[in-house]
Amino acid sequence: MALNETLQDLLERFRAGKTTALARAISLVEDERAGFQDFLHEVLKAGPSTARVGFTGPPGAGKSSIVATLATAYRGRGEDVGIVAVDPTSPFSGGALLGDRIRMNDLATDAGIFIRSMATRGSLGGLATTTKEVMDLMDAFGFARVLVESVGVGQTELEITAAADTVVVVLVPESGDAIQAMKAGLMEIADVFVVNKADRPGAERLVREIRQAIHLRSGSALRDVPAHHGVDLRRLKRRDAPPSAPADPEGTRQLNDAKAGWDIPVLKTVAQSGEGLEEVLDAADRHRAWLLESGEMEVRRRARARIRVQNVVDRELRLLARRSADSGGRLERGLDDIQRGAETPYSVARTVLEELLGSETPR
Ligand SMILES: Nc1nc2c(ncn2[C@@H]2O[C@H](COP(=O)(O)OP(=O)(O)OP(=O)(O)O)[C@@H](O)[C@H]2O)c(=O)[nH]1
Ligand SMILES: [Mg+2]
Repeated sequence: MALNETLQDLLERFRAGKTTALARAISLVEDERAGFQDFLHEVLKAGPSTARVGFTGPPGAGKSSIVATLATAYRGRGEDVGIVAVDPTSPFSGGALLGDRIRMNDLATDAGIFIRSMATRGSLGGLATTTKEVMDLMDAFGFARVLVESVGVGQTELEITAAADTVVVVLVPESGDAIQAMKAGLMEIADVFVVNKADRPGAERLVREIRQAIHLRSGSALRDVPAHHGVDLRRLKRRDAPPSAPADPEGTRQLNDAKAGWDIPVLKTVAQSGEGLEEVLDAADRHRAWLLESGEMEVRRRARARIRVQNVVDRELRLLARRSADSGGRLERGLDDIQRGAETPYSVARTVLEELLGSETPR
């Protein structure tokens, strides 16, 4: 996987820690320009080393406020921080700086903080494959911390587990009760729960409900309940658990199978005043230490690598198929035939596949 001269030059400046080279590398990856995978291959050889913390939750929950405050705290410890904000309406995306959100922009003037905002692919708020690759770039660049903020809309929240080692789920009293959080699959992905806007009514109740839900899920609420009439409540609960969980097309769920040994903290914060954020910082540190000690970090990185390989293979196959369909006007001729009523989208697709795969074409 040899790099051309331009990319080799970029690689050298990237390795020398030039922020302009990081910015250029990110554009290279985002735009999927020629050679971007070879470039990623070169920079990722060293393996992951940074602490990746993801923040997800409903729109307006205070994710950016929390990220901004934490980033400042990390800088106070002398650590460099990379931030990826995934949301077109994020305050990190230059255009949308309004009112008190401008505060976030102050961060951008600190040389030890690198902020990149990315649009979501599609409207669902999920992370594009390139988002994870941009995080990899920040990791390779040598930031001590990489924070990712992603607005959570239902199942796409699961994707953040494929991008971060530690997932902080931010909820607010207005975002509903713990049952809703369970239904949305948040119990599966949260390593730390934060109930922000604790200056508003209902925060204490939400904290209590989430704690109960966590205990119920881990079985500890039932641990002391003896089997009754031959019915083991623990087994009942386990059998009941899966149907309430959402489907997991990307296979991210497997990242979270082995959470035993980690007690999910439920913390209360007021992001505006900074109240409770010290505890969030501490919880993220403790979770990272637990990941490393328990071996769970290796499990997560392996699962993440698996997803990444699948993503890249999928992406390449898709490109190959597009090119094959377009080659020699094949697709346009097929469309003409469909319009004449001589072919259907299925028969044209089959021909395209046969040209691409030959005898391997699935029936
Ligand atoms: N009352 C109160 N308001 C808060 C608190 N934290 C944040 N806010 C306000 O809530 C609004 C949204 O905060 P953000 O930090 O932008 O929230 P976000 O989750 O990043 O929002 P999106 O990225 O748009 O989904 C802002 O007006 C904040 O000032 C808090 O603890 N209490
Ligand atoms: Mg935000």
